[in-house]
Amino acid sequence: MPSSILRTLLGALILVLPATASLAHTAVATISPKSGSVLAQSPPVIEITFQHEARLTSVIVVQAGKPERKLEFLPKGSATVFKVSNPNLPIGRNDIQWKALSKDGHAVNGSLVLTIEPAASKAN
Ligand SMILES: [Cu+2]
Repeated sequence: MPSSILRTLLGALILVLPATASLAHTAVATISPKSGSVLAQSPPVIEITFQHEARLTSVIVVQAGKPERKLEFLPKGSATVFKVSNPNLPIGRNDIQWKALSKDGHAVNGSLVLTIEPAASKAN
């Protein structure tokens, strides 16, 4: 007869135990070029570096008045550094929005703004 009480108590105890997050929720460590950069031409590569391993799930570019465009990136699996080669950013303000999945299963996202302004090079 005490075994059923024990089971009930154990069940309650398991419910009370806090769910501890053992895996790190990641964040972006660095993005290159830096958000806010004004460039004379589209960069050859955009590099997104995370603090912990994550899986980049999407990168899109949004320009005012234009449909959003998906950018290809590598690698497709888990990594800390992802590269978007030849993003072909058009002249003007480019809002680049990325989404990723942390190892702990949490979605993380962010954005950066890169402005392409051919006249920027003439200032030098
Ligand atoms: Cu998390």
